[in-house]
Amino acid sequence: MKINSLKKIYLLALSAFFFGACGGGGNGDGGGNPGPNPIFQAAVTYVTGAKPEAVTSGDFDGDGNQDIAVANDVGDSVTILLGDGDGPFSSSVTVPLAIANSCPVAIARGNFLGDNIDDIAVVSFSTDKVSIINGDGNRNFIENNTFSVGSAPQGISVADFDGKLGDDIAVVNFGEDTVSVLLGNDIGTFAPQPKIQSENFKGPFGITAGDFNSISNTLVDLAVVNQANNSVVNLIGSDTVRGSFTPSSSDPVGNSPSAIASGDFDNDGKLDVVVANTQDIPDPTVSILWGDGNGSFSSPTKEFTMGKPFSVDTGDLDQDGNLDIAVANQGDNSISILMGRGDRTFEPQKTFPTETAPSSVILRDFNKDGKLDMAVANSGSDTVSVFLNGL
Ligand SMILES: [Ca+2]
Ligand SMILES: [Ca+2]
Ligand SMILES: [Ca+2]
Ligand SMILES: [Ca+2]
Repeated sequence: MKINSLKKIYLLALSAFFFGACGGGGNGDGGGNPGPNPIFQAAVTYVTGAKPEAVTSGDFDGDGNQDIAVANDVGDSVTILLGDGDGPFSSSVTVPLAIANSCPVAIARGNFLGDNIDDIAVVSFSTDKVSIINGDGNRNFIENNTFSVGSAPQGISVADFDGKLGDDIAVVNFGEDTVSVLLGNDIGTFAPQPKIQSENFKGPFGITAGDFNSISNTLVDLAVVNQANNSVVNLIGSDTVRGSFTPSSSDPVGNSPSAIASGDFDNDGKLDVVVANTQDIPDPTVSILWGDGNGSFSSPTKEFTMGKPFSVDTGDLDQDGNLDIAVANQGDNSISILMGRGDRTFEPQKTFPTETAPSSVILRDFNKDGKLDMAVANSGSDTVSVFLNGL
């Protein structure tokens, strides 16, 4: 009897650890994966903090080599892997966050301090904050400042929204169906803007920046995926009040979208988006929505992935001039690569096994050979895997 009740407590504690207060995805469930594929070399895997939920990259120590930063959902920290420029990451630094149980779930690179060293913005789901982490160029990093956003923030996008010095930040607030905008002033502080509201925001989870109405102007716009109403909402950047945005079109995607990335996949000069539909069951997909250059999308198409696609990035992996797509499939421990043909179609997915519950994927050039490589945060294994381009 006693043994049974102890076991129950243990199981409850374990499930609280995995599915507790923090946002983000669940565990992977194993399953078979097709064999290796020559797009990438064999992965090299690095230890992170607990439940690495999101990954980004930048040159955070200013040595000219790309580094990797990971938001650890459990334990209030960011892991920075310092790159050598030829592929390996020989050392790592753990940067603690000041507030306990903050649950950092999203992360982005930006230039917020005007010192030409990349900085890190990290979104904490449980404290409704964005923290800025700065390096001193000597591999010392600190959480410099925190800024309030809305309730239960989930996704972040960093770009120059207002045309002034210093990168700006947009965050989707999952808990209150709003978007927060912080306009940077290049000294590490921000001017918060009125929260953006829309009746079409329902469980906003991911956000990307891009010029979606390029026919009208060259200002940065935003696009938000909403988990609760399966939509993409476009936010058009104002050309009179720089750094403010007005919700415009809303377009349907698949079931429970978690992530969005932008790129011109059909080479028509108009920006498109790709969306990871996390709960398209039994046939998981990404949706690609084709931009019309006026801030709207049309003729969405779908491509198959593996189970529970949760994160997406884009880049030209084979340098054929057509953007390709990488998708982290959290439900079956794999990455899907969709090679673009440039004509609104993609080759059937090629898949790569990962460790447990890949929650975030980025395509960047880590070894300075001009070819995009891939980093994947494995939230169930407490690791990041780096795949160098093998093409
Ligand atoms: Ca570096
Ligand atoms: Ca296009
Ligand atoms: Ca390509
Ligand atoms: Ca490379």
